[in-house]
Amino acid sequence: MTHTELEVKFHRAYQKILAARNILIITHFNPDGDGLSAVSTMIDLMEILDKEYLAFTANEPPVVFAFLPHLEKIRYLAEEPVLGGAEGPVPSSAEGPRLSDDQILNSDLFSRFDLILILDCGSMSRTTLDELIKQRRPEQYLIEIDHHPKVDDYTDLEIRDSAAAATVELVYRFFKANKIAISKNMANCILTGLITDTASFLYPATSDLTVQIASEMLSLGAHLPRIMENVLRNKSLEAMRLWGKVMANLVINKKYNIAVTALTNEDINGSAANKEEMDGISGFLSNLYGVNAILFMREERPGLLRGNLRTARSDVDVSAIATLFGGGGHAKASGFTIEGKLEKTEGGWRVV
Ligand SMILES: [Mn+2]
Repeated sequence: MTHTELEVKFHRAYQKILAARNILIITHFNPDGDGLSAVSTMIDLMEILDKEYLAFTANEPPVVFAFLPHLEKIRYLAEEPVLGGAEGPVPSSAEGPRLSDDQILNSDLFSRFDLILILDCGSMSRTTLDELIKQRRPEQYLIEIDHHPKVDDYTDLEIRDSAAAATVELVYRFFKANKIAISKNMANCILTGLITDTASFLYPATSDLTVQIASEMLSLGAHLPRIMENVLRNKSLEAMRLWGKVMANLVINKKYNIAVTALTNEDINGSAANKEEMDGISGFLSNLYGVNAILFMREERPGLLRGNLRTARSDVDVSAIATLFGGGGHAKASGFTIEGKLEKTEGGWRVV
C-alpha cells in the first residue's frame, strides 16, 4: 500500500469516527502490550471527542499492563464463575469490567454500534466476535488497523501495513494524518506498544520511524522508566526458573540449524509462574547466535502444542514454516498450534 493510499484511508477513518454515535473498539484475545495500548490510545481519543464507546477484548488484560491509562475501562468476558471460590459470583450488571457472554455476544448490544474499530487482530477470528462481525448490518462500518499480514477480508476500511513494527505505529500515523494532538496518555500508550511489540527495539521490524516516534512520545511526556519497570522488570522467581528450564532444554537441529526448545505440560503446571510471565521467551531466544531460526514448543494443555518461531536472519521466512502447520504470522515471528504430545529423546524433541 502506497503512502498516499494510507493517508486517504486515515482521513476516511477519522471522518467515520467523527460521524459515529456508538463505537466498539476491539483487540485480540489474550491481549498483548500493543493491542491494549492501541485500544487505550483510542479510548483517550473517544473521551476527547466525547464519543460513546465500548472497548473489548475476550480475556482479562494481564496485570502488568495495569499502569496503562484507561486499562480499567477495557471490558472482557467473564471467566466461568467458580462456585464458592474466592472470586465470588461474576457480576451480572454491565457496569463492572467483566461482561457476561450474553452481554457482548448477543446481537442486541452488538447492533447498537454504528462503527467497529478492530486493532492488532491479525484475523477476524482473534476478535472472538467474528460471527457477529460477519452478520453485521451494512450500516455498521468496520475499520481494521493492523500490522499483521492480511488473512481475511471482512473490513469496510482496511488500514494495514505489515512493515509497521506495531499497530500503535499505525495509530500514530493516523493521528498525524488527521492533525490530532497526541496527549500525554496517548504518548504513554504508543510508547508502550512500540516497546512491547519490538522487545525494546530488538526485533528487525524496528525502523527509523519506530525510533523517531518513540523519541517524539518521550518529548510529549511518556514516562519511559515506568513503562520499562512495568513491562520488563516483572518476572517472579518462579518465572525465572521456568525460563531457565527453557534455556536448559535447548537443542540444535543440525539438519536445519534450528534451535529447538520446549516446555511440557508438567513443566508449566508444576510452576507457579503465570501464563503471561512466559511471554517474551521466544523473543529472548532469538538472541541466540548463529542459528537460522528458533522454535519454542509448549504444551498448552495435554495434547495441544503451541509452536513459536523466530528468526534474526533477513533471508529466512519463518511464517512459511508456521503455514506448513496451519499457522501464520510474520517473516521474523510466527506461530502455529498442533495436536500432539512432546517427548524428549536423545537427539532432541519429538512430537508424538
Ligand atoms: Mn502488534
